[in-house]
Amino acid sequence: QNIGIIGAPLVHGQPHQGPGAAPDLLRGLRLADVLRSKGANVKDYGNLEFKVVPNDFAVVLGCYNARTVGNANKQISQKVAHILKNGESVLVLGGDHSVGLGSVSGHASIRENLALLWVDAHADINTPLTSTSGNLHGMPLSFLVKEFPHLSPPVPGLEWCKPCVSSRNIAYIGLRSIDFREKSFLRTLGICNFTMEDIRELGIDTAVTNALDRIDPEGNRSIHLSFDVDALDPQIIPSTGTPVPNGLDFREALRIARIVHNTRRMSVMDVVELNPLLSTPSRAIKSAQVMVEIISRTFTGKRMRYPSVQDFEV
Ligand code: DIR
Ligand code: MN
Ligand code: MN
Ligand code: MN
Repeated sequence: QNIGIIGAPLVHGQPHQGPGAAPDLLRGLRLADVLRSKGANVKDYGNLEFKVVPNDFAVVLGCYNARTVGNANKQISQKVAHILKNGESVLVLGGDHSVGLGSVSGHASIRENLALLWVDAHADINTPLTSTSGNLHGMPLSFLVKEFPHLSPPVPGLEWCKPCVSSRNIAYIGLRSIDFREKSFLRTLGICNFTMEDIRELGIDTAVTNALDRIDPEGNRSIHLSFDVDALDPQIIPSTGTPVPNGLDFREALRIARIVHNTRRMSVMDVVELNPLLSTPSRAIKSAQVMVEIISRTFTGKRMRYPSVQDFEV
């Protein structure tokens, strides 16, 4: 198994600087060596470098830093496509979740008909017009969904980004903070979603298995796992910008990793919204360590260690 790692330290999709430090923190925890020790062939392509566009307001459209985020994501998209063409799976280390714009676009440019599993506390499907925050990390899916009702004028910097995933091939896991307008998008588009409430009722295995059956009914699609660390409970991952209580526990996250791994069809995984500058340094390291374990199991199917009480003691 060949894995290409890209650092995408993009922070302009939300107000904090911290997510830019996540790729190097994960590297510092020997992420690549952990994957290698499980038999993977790993190439680290380093961090992409993004130019900040000055005076980058799209206030009329209701989003911040549109050109900076747009240009950066064009780079991410090209890099993801390039690595997939090399025959490697891709691990994109964010950065905030606006990197999903480039990551999913790049994946879709190489593999048509991908299936997208969006693991997140949030639905990230606002348009610049419905967003109350103006932060692009809460909007990527509105640009990616093919059937999306065209409500917004073209956003400067994102002209290159064409809707590339059908709403039938998207599922959410872990939702618990959905904006009013987002709810109606999910309903109108009929997007498959398993909220935390659903997961508590059905169990994580049923939720993930049913989600994959829905978005990949023939079992032949290339799978994109976009993993926002805030899907996990803030007790386990306190170092993130928009924590929401009652999230996934560690065991449930590991079940997602297991079930996705067992498809043998995951081509791209994003790990986003880890912010090492929030909470305390030692909690940040623990948060990152949890993600190393989840990443390692998703790609290789092998456990690094058994989950222990330490993982919950924060
Ligand atoms: C909110 C929060 N729905 C927004 N979104 C977040 O700003 O659009 N996404 N935190 O990750
Ligand atoms: Mn997100
Ligand atoms: Mn989120
Ligand atoms: Mn977020």
